[in-house]
Amino acid sequence: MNFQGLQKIENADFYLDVAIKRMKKRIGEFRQEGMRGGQINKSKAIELTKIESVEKELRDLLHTILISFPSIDSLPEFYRELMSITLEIGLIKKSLGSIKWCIEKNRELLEKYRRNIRNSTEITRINQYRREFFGRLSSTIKQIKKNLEYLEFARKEMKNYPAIKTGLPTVAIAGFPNVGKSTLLSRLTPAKPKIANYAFTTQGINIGYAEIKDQKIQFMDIPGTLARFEKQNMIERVATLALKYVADAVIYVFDPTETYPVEKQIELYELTKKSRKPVIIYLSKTDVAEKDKIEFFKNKYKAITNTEDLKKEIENLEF
Ligand SMILES: Nc1nc2c(ncn2[C@@H]2O[C@H](COP(=O)(O)OP(=O)(O)OP(=O)(O)O)[C@@H](O)[C@H]2O)c(=O)[nH]1
Ligand SMILES: [Mg+2]
Repeated sequence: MNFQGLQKIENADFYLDVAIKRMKKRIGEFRQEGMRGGQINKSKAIELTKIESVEKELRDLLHTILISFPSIDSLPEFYRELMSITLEIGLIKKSLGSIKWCIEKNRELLEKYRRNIRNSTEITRINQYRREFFGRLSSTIKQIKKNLEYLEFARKEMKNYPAIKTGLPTVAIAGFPNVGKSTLLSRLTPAKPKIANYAFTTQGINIGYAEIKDQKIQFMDIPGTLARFEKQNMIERVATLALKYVADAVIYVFDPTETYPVEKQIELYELTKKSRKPVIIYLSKTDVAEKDKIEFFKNKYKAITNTEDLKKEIENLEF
């Protein structure tokens, strides 16, 4: 799923301007085509074309928003949940509903003013109806100004969502902050995530792909989480969602140099195991860690210390 390509949602004035410009172009062509009939009939024909054309152009523009915006109810669960923690789904639905309302309202207005113009017997009245129609049309679109703004806000937020391929065998790389998850991703796949010596370097989800025994595997380097599920920050909540909804298996990274205390790391490991997904344990920083720490994890947790063995473990997973 990729939200990068979502089309920008413009403001109410923009759509109105575009619709009017397109209408003027249409009217130019219309006049050139030549018209028959008396003055009043010519005037009716022109003003009817104007109001019909603005309504149609505006409807097309608004309709494009409706069809290009992702349908929330048919999104994969991960994205739906992600949306519910980063945005107000109710407000998105209401805003999309308001666009439908605007389209309907403009159609009703068009019908009404069409009748008025057709039944007019004076040119001044015809012009007056056209002006009135434009006034009311711009008022309906202005009424949904805030809704368009919210949809654009949502689009920008969604653009930052990770582009995860749901349906591909996926292994999440989890653990405390700063333990070396992103470093591991960069060793397993060609991905080049940001790596730095501080907690919460990874703020989103880094994705990498590797072919392991003829199978394409998606690796998800998720932000570091602390063993505290009740008061997680947004970054941790996103990581938890990815683990829950997308991962088929987990590589849990222990850091024997104890950037965070071993007991805390074990606590999070125990919580991770509760997901009932296969968990492979990887020990990072063995080049600098104390020997007895490394032995502890190797003996007690059968920790793997190199990527080749890790890949073999992944080969044996059943997706
Ligand atoms: N010596 C050594 N340093 C490592 C190793 N793996 C990671 N590091 C260092 O540990 C620090 C954190 O590494 P990251 O890969 O950014 O850790 P992370 O788990 O992704 O951290 P967050 O994104 O903050 O959760 C960096 O300074 C890395 O260079 C390793 O195997 N050996
Ligand atoms: Mg990281």
